[in-house]
Amino acid sequence: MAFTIREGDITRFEGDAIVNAANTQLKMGGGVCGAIFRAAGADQLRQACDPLAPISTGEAVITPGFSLAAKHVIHTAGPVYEGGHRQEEKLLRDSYIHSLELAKDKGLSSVAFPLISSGIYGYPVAEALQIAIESIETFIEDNPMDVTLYLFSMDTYLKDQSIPESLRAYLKEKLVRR
Ligand code: AR6
Repeated sequence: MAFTIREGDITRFEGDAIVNAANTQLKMGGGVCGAIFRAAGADQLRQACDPLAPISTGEAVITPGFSLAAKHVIHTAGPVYEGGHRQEEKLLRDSYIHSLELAKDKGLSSVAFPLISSGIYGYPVAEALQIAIESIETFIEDNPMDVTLYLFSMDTYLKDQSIPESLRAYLKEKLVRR
């Protein structure tokens, strides 16, 4: 049971569940959400999501994965970043923890996350990374599970001077190359 980082497209993950960086209406959006809907089969996933919507920010719900390699999709709505004074940090932690609790409740043992809120929702990448890593590592200490964090722009992050050197070293250490 371990925490690893991979580079690239989360829709290729073969395991129990991938997490969707969703919106509270569970509608097909852009970014990783659009990619997940397309790979799962947009109509099927839409039909599964509609009865579960709306959700609160930080909440998580689960649907089948349909045509994805992953068996399930856990949908969580991360916070829109509005400067950091609107409980964004707590809400982002909630997204990770509630997704992992749901996976545990369903008996799942391998889960992959994208870097929630760090794209269209504007969360600063260094902080989003720190929160993702802390939330996942703390959870799996008590609840053994294989968790993978998919970083779409790993190479960009490794060169990004706004990300502390120690954090970049940690990303390299945890990276599993295919
Ligand atoms: N695999 C892995 N990571 C990806 C992929 C992919 N295929 N595509 C993008 N990313 P975002 P958010 C990365 O914008 O900020 C949608 O419209 C991306 O580089 O997908 O939580 C939803 O419906 C970034 O690092 O999600 C919501 O309305 C990270 O995934 C809203 O966007 C998250 O970026 C959610 O915004």
